[in-house]
Amino acid sequence: MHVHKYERWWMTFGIVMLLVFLATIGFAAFADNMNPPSGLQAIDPTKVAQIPPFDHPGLRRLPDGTYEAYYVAEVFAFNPQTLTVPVGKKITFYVTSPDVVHGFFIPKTDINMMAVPGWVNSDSHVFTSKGTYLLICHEYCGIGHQNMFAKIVVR
Ligand SMILES: [Cu+2]
Repeated sequence: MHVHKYERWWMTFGIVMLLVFLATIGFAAFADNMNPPSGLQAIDPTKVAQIPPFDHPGLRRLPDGTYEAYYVAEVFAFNPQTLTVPVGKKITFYVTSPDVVHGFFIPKTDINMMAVPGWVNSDSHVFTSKGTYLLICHEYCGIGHQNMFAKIVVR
């Protein structure tokens, strides 16, 4: 089979560029120490209601002045339904699910997680302005998905 020399050049160029891009991504990932989401911890999804702190979801104040907010996402609601948090403080959200995969999304913030049975996912945010924020499920989880939301009141 005859391959024209220009075609061979372009194939060589394409393969070389592919290798350059892969090497760049690989180097950047290792240089920046990128890893898969590290907030994940294992939890028995059948015992979420008994395992502290998910047996009493809500807000905890830590000695260093930051806060932890524990959430259970289950069909078709978040627990707690309303959470009041302070403005200007770091809040670390922890979420898990005892049933199916749910979303955990607070529009106008960078909180965007999945609530996965068997895992605790976490992410932090500092609310810089007071107001009421919506917390919504953005992973289709069943027939009542559209009713799955909660409120976060920032004071
Ligand atoms: Cu949902």
